[in-house]
Amino acid sequence: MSPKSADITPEEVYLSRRRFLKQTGATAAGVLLVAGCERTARPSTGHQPPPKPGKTESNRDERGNRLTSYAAVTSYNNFYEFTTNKEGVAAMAAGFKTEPWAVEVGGLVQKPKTFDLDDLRRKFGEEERIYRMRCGEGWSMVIPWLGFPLGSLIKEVEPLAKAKYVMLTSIYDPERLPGQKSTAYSWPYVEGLRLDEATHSLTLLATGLYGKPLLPQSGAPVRLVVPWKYGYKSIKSIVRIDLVEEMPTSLWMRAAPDQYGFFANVNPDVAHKRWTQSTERRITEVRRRKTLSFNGYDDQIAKLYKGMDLERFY
Ligand SMILES: Nc1nc2c(c(=O)[nH]1)N[C@H]1C(S)=C(S)[C@@H](COP(=O)(O)O)O[C@H]1N2
Ligand SMILES: [Mo]
Repeated sequence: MSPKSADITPEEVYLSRRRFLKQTGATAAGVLLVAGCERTARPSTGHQPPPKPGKTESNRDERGNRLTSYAAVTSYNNFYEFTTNKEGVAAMAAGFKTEPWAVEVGGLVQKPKTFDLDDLRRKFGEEERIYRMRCGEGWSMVIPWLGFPLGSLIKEVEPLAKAKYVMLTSIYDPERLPGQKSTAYSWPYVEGLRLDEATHSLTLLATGLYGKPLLPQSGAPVRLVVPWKYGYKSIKSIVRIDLVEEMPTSLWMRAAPDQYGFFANVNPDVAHKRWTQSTERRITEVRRRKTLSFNGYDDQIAKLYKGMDLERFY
């Protein structure tokens, strides 16, 4: 008996596609899926039952961690523009209109440019990256993103030599984002990276997850993902990207500079003011697990911070 399509979860659809890619010799992490082509080239998997999550080796990250379910990834979110209630974000964000959307890229660049979503997908494509995500509050997930390196977009606009940092800004629209009526935070949400962090190949602009376009609660239509930093650096629903000379002040640095630094690299040895960062709770799991230095990406990342005092430059 084959399952009704309505019973197939997004992760089952996703996993059967991954298995197909594997059988055809493409490694899922390395395959470049250009949107548009992807839609028509998607293989039919109707002739075989989808693999059960946990039964294939492909639903794991490179350290063997299982993917967090699609349901969990899209129903437990931090997105303060809607609400500070993590379980309430999805309902509040349902129906948030992300079309049309424009991302203006400018500041200290040779060629400022405004991209719509089609421009981004057409120009930079969509590749899959399975990343661990570690929120500064002590919970974590493993998420298969679709997106492209932020570095590709930065290259396209040709930064001037003076540019040292990248500043990213989320949408500001209090009529549609009720959380922005709260004066507790200085809206819009702003984040920043040093230019070498921003152009590191791990740094992603994500447009989808589990093979589907982002839902509003995940930061549709385009959000940042910096897997070796605490989750708050991974700014959602981006409308502006500026190359700048000075270190940007993020919303979290403004709110509590003693608790939220510019770098925010995952570091089990530096406690938050109010809780330890040495362990974390993987969402849908019961027992806490050890938090890894740079969230387990130290082999690729540690060299960016050579000589820096990681406790002082939090
Ligand atoms: N614009 C915006 N971006 C944001 C946030 C936010 O409140 N607003 N929360 C951040 C925090 S604290 C985390 S942990 C991640 C959560 O991403 P997720 O809900 O997709 O897991 O988004 C980050 N990006
Ligand atoms: Mo977070």
